[in-house]
Amino acid sequence: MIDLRSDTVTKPTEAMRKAAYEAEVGDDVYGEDPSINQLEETAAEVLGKEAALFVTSGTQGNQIAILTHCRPGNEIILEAESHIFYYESGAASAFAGVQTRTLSGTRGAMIPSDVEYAIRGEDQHFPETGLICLENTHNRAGGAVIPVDNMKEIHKVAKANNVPLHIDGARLFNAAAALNLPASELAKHCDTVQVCLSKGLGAPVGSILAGNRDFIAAARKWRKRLGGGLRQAGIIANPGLIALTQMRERLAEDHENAQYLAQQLGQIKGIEIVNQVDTNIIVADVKDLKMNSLEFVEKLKAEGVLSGTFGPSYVRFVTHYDVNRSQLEHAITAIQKTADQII
Ligand code: TLP
Repeated sequence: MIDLRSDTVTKPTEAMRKAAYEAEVGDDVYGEDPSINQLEETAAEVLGKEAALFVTSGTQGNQIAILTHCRPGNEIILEAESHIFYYESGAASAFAGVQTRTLSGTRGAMIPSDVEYAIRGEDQHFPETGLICLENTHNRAGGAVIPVDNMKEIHKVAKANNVPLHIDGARLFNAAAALNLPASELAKHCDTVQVCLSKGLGAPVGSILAGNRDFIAAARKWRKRLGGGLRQAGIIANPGLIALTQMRERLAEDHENAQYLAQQLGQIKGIEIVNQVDTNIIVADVKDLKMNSLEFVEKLKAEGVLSGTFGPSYVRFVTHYDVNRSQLEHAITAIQKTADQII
């Protein structure tokens, strides 16, 4: 099977498995796991923040950010197709008790003046705006890179109105690679950021939440409340450290593969690539094949390629570390065959 469903499917490398085996460990709830401590310090440095916290997943990192920044009854502003709104099982309302105010963006980027307008005033009818969330890269916008200027402008609006800004940077390193900038140059336009180690970077488990020291101290408590205080977690942090220090540079390869895949799929009759491929995500419309995305995904699976539905007629393909160019060639042949069967 060639698995193009997501970059979450990557398996730990040999070096990561070795690092897991050899990790120095301790009880992290006591702050005594040296591997966790090293990962958190390194992550803070890479992201240009005072402190960082290892969390079990991207979802947990985002939700801890919301819980730490907000109080029940607050409103959070976020893009209409953002992961926090679309794919986190309603966690923001279930746990933090906040309501969501969604704004439609262009390729995932909200208009700064829309954000400004959405921030609530003093009126007693209104909830308080507790947080603004951005997502970079933006998953449902097809891995779109949110431009630095857009982040800068929204951060300016946030600061002027005393509202914190959080970035869901599950794929922030993909954005940094695409822009050829250090991740800290992107993360400087927010108060807090969540980055995933277990997507394109290939670690088996975990994400990082970063911000200033006070925020991270409060976030640590929320992590504990959620049952996310781990003990000898160095065995998962050590592979994460390899992901963070050795795997960022190769993300450009996934982006080149995505370009290649998009270009080849675009030539297949009945398939239309609908996103501008900035990073490692490709969205294909299969409506001209006269079937829905689920049927297409099932047929393609029978040809040995896994993909994901991304709307009634949209299919998502994601390139990653575990798919090389020759596997991609096989995938393209299988996709061609699937389309040919139908047309
Ligand atoms: N995205 C997954 C699915 O949940 C859709 C994927 O396959 O793309 N933020 C963003 C932008 C994400 O894309 C994801 C995962 C998360 C947060 C959540 O990360 P995890 O899965 O670690 O909770």
